[in-house]
Amino acid sequence: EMDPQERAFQERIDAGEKIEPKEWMPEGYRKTLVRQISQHAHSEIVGQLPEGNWITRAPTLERKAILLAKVQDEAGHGLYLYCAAETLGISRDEMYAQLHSGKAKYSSIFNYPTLSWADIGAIGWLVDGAAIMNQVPLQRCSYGPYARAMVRICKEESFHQRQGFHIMSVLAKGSDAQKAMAQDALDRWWWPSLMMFGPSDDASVHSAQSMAWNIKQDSNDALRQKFVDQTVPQARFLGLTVPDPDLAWNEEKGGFDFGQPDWDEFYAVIAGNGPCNRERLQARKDAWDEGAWFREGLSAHARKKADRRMA
Ligand code: FAQ
Repeated sequence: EMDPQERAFQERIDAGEKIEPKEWMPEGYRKTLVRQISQHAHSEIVGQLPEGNWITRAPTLERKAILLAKVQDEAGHGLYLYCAAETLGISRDEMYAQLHSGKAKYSSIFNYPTLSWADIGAIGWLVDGAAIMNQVPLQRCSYGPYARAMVRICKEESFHQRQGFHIMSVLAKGSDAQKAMAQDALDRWWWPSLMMFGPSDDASVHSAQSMAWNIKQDSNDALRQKFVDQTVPQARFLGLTVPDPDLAWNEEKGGFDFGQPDWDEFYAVIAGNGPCNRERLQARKDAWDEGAWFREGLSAHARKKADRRMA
């Protein structure tokens, strides 16, 4: 039997009410949100690294300015999301410690290298495209601060998606070498993008409970299907080939049939053994260590101001 407090909570969820920070919530609900929101925040922060790699090498001043702004947007999303997680009673220091120790995950996608300029196009088009597909429903999730943070984040992600698609369309219409570069980026980013939605539904440990709590609204496979249906026509419009021999339109279901990502690769990446995991985590740890003098300076300044107020 469910305890009466939990039953009342579930009834509020089922009625579509938002849950706010100071209200009672089951411990499992709080923990699930801390896990998901902090991992989402870490993804935004670690997600700056693959693209940051190309800021100094963007092909034009305009592209450089746009990329710089996009990467700054991701930092902003991370800060928003850390704030949303903090409303659940975890401190930012604890969240960073969980990232640095490997206890908290971040999206698998950011453990792949950015080898060419076309990768910046592919990330905007596919990675931000997948992020939007996942995040639009999160705007309606049951936890108020997370739902509200998603509104602005989704708007900015749509701009990012378009800038990526624009890079791809310029390359796809360019010289043979440019077109080959765009195709190569699609070949390398397609499967990792499909993995962003998480394991297949039968292997997703958290989905059932998260959906009952209205944290997740759609299953991993349902969102993956929507992403494929939206993206394949865009690839064809670009004149590029999606690297999946099993891809075929299924009239009956009104969507594409498609192959399965390499799930062994996915589990290796989320266990810390992807192509760039060590490099990414080291970059974050170094940033933390090298920022110590600044954090200490800020605290010293705050203490001085507080002392002055007391005097
Ligand atoms: N990577 O039971 P489920 C962005 C883990 S977008 C790593 O299905 P759940 C924007 C999962 O955590 C990317 N780990 O889990 C951007 C769990 O392990 P745990 C960030 C993954 O939570 C663009 C285990 O596998 N977006 O940053 C992944 O119900 C460009 C079992 O999985 C979000 O985080 C994965 N792909 O569903 C930035 C969205 N998939 O925690 C820069 C919010 C699964 O027990 C540049 N998050 N795992 O140790 C979500 O919607 C969900 O958490 C899912 C996973 C759908 C990711």
